[in-house]
Amino acid sequence: RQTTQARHEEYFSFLRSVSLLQGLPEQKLAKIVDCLEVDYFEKGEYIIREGEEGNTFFIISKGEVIVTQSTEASAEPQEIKTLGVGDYFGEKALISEDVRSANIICNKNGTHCLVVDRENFNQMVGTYEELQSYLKEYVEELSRSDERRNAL
Ligand code: WNU
Repeated sequence: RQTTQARHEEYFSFLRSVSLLQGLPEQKLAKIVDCLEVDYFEKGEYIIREGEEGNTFFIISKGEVIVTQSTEASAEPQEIKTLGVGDYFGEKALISEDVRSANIICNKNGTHCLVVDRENFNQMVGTYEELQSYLKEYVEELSRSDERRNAL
């Protein structure tokens, strides 16, 4: 059985390696680790459903997910991309204060996600201007690609 300290060190060094968080001060990163939840998913499980309210941000620490989205053009949601270890999702609903804009479906058994709630996400992003403007721009870019795709 893993101690709290070992768990802390494991997630700390993992988050250190996540490119998005590269510029965060160690102290900040340690705080994020303290308030993380870990969620486990099996292949085919919906982690996020389009149109639902959401208050969490996810970082994949193991496994893989796919992103799908409904469009005007087809009855079935379209597969947009695959995300793996070190990738993250769920920032858009938090930043644009909107419902979830795509589905996130687990694509590998035993996928682990580190989950940050809205309050801690705001803390993480709010105190770090570069991260905030990076994510804001990224989210605007997502909205533009949604439009090009004729997302619903
Ligand atoms: C896309 N359109 C939309 C992805 C993850 C992180 C970043 C891209 Cl910074 P949410 C659904 C989530 C959404 C995004 C993710 O799906 N997503 C996309 C798209 O083309 N969403 N609308 N590509 S992967 C991705 C950039 O995280 O956040 O809270 O839930 O709306």
